[in-house]
Parts: sequence; structure tokens; C-alpha cells
Amino acid sequence: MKLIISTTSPYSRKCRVMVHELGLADEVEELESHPFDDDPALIQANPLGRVPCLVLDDGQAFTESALIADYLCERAGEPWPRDWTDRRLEALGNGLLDLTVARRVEMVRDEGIQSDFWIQRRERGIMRAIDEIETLIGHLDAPLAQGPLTMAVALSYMDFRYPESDWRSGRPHLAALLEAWEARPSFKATPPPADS
Ligand SMILES: N[C@@H](CCC(=O)N[C@@H](CS)C(=O)NCC(=O)O)C(=O)O
Repeated sequence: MKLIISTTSPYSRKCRVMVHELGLADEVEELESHPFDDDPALIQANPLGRVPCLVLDDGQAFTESALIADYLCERAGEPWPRDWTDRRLEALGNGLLDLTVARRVEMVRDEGIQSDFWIQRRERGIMRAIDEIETLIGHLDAPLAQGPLTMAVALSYMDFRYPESDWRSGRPHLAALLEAWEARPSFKATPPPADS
């Protein structure tokens, strides 16, 4: 299988971490792509032109990190717990990723066309979401699962793109969750590049 990724993409990172954690590294070859360069290999695999994209040996392509994550888990024999709490957490984590990436896209626009309305709106959504997740995660007893991983990836992306954010303050469960993931070899092997 080939996993087309970008090293700055948090959606890609989730899939990359899972490949490590699920013991699939020997079966998955990573191919780096830069989606904003309209890389022909990426577009051929994924007409949406987005990473990540998993291409099976028979040519079938899986787009969307959540779908890829489910496929990888099935392929590894479903070793991770999966219940509705985990799925709810994953959905909130995916939404958080969408908001943080959308805010980033807005912030790197040229100054004249940046929208303060959208930046502030994304910011409020991010803060409401992490407050809700802080409450949900307090009852979590299985941090090795898709929901917590999605959250950890989103929080790490916030540190990467918004180092000035003090999201840890008043959110000890989230801070502990990210710390636990950051200690794992799978996370250590997949950091975003320091210079981008
Ligand atoms: N919902 C998608 C989002 C993927 C996504 O937006 N990836 C970004 C990189 S972080 C991308 O490829 N953007 C290029 C574009 O939107 O044209 C997923 O979960 O895989």
C-alpha cells in the first residue's frame, strides 16, 4: 500500500501514527506530496487533490483520514477499542482539525483579503470544542484509540501553528493526553518539519 502524505498535515499525521502503532509499517510505503502544488500523482489518486490518500496494491484509493484510519484498524485486526464515546471524540477531533486548518488558511492569505470575521469565528469554535473535549476526555480509560489520537494530533497541530495559544491552561486532561502521545515512538517519528 502507498500512503500519500504531507509532513505538515495533521490529517496525514493521524494515519502515519496509526501505521506505526498498528504494526503496519512494513506494508505501507509513504509518499510525500505537496497538495498546493497540484502534484499529478496525488491528483491521479485523489481527485479532491488532498492528503492523506491511501492507495491499495490493486489501485483502489481511500480518501479522508477517518476512512483510512478505519481501514488500517480493520487491516490490523481491530486491536483498538471502538465505541460511541470514541467515535464522538473522533468526530469532535476531526471538526477541531477542520477549524484549525481553516483558521490557518485564512491567516496566511494576503493581508488585504484576510477576514477577521472568519479568523475570530474559527477561534471561538476551537475554544468551545476543546472545552467540551476536556470534559469528555476526563472519563476516558483507553487513550490508545482513534478518538484520543485525533485529539492529540489536533492539539499538537495547534502547538505547531499557534505556539502562542495557551490552550493547556485550565485543561489538564487535554494537556496530559498530548503529553502521553508525545512520549510514544509513533509520535516522535512523525513530527511536522521545524522550518515550515
Ligand atoms: N477531511 C479531509 C481533510 C484533508 C485536508 O484538508 N488535507 C489538507 C492538508 S492538511 C489538504 O490536502 N489541502 C489541500 C487542499 O485543500 O487543496 C481528511 O480528513 O482527510
